[in-house]
Amino acid sequence: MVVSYILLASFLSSALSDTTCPDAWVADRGSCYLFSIDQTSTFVEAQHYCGQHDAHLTIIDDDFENNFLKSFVRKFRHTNWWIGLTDELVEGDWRWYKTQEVPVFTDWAPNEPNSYGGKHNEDCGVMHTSTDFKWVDDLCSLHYSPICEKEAGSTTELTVIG
Ligand SMILES: [Ca+2]
Ligand SMILES: [Ca+2]
Ligand SMILES: [Ca+2]
Repeated sequence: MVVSYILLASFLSSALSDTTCPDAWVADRGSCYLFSIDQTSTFVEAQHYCGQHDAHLTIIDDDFENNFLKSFVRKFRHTNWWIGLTDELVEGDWRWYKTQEVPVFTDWAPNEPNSYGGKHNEDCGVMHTSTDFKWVDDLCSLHYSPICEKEAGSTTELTVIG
């Protein structure tokens, strides 16, 4: 009786949650995020890495999502993180690569994006330690960690007990 109550309770809690994420992913407001601190790579490799996990580099829609991500990555003070934003196709025209949409919300650090004063071709968006994780543009060939994102709940499996 006790056991079946526990099973029922755990079934209900997972069924009622709108954020079901795989192990090691972090849930927030309908999305699952993977912060792969040991997986430093170029922007393109980071895109592939997230793709292999049925995900994409994160698309940051609003202040809530941005603050959630920032508060998480602040735990890792020495790591810079790729987000899914690039102006690689048209200089100065920043787009989320997954949707090709112009960002509605941005959190650029002061004087960013700047392509390093025009001296370098900085085409990829980063949450950078030096700006307390406000966004900067940086060289896509640098090696940073990816923040992957996908919709929550797409991997939900219901197990019938009994
Ligand atoms: Ca998002
Ligand atoms: Ca650029
Ligand atoms: Ca820059």
